[in-house]
Amino acid sequence: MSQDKQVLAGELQRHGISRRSFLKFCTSMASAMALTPAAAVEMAQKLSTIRRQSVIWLSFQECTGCTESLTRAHKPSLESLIFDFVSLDYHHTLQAASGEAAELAREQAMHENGGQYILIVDGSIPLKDGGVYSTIAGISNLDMLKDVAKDAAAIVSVGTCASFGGLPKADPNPTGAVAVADIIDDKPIINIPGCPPMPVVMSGVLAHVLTFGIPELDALGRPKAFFGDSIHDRCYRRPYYDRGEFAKSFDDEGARKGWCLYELGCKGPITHNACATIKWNNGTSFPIQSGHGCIGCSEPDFWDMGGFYKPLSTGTSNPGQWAGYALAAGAAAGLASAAVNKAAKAKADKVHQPVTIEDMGKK
Ligand code: FSX
Repeated sequence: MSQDKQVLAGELQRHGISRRSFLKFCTSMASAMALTPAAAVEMAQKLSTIRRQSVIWLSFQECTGCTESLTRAHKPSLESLIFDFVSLDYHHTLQAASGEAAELAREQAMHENGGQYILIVDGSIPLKDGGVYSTIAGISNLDMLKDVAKDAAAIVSVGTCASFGGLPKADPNPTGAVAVADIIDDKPIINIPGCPPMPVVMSGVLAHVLTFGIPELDALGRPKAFFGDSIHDRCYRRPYYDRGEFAKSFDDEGARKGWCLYELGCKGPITHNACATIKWNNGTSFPIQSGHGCIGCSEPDFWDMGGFYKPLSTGTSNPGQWAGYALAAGAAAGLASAAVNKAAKAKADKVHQPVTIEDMGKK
């Protein structure tokens, strides 16, 4: 996968994508990110004229769900096309090259695009015992991350593992797994958590980075456009919650009527992501719509925050009280989460400064 300097307009033609379809893609991306219609046109103009961006994708301790999400969720679609618009110079799972040739491709991309390539990381980084628990070509994940991050313009941490440590970091964290932002503190880092993350969010964020630079981020480094609201804020079952109508089991009358899943352990009130609005599988559904509560997979430490089927708060069966208590619990959990991540936030505040695409090209 050598660096291709073609502009994206040529790639569009090569893929048989009409200008109309491309504009539709840009409009949906802009809409998902709450950008103005004018921004959609600007995005289309910029994307069609910029040269292909070199991207190096490193996969560390993970289950490959993030790549699966990106490549398998939809048939070849406009969402996935954004990855045809970049020069994906290194990606273990997707590249044809293997062994020494693969490592050579990575080194060549780093050499040719120093200071300009985007580094995408999925998976956490094991630090215990000298990082022996995950290596690539004999190089520890830690060493490879530091080496590739050094000359990256920006880093995108894809998935909860890279963003917050994820499953590998779950108690007792046998490998000493940490997130990318726990190691790299001198580059802009965008976190796109989710186990796995949403494909539209990944492509939308990449489109934003290519056209307008780093999007606005929250305190945990997540793009506000996709992670600004909780699942609860946008859930279509919210009216049942407000009326105190809760399913008590997965097969009771309330469940059949589509009532709120809060008492069955739904973590929607403390989880920030776009599942309730963008949905999965080409907008078909999302877990709550399919009858299962949200498990909170885009929040830090979600594996350790309590059982997936344990309600956020317990102690009363009064639906009215539940409603008020739930909001308090949501706020308290949010604060606890913020406290746990105070150090990460301090680092995030330092790292996540607004950066433009021009800035990104500067060393
Ligand atoms: Fe983690 Fe991704 Fe979950 Fe899996 O690469 S966010 S375990 S979906 O694969 O990192």
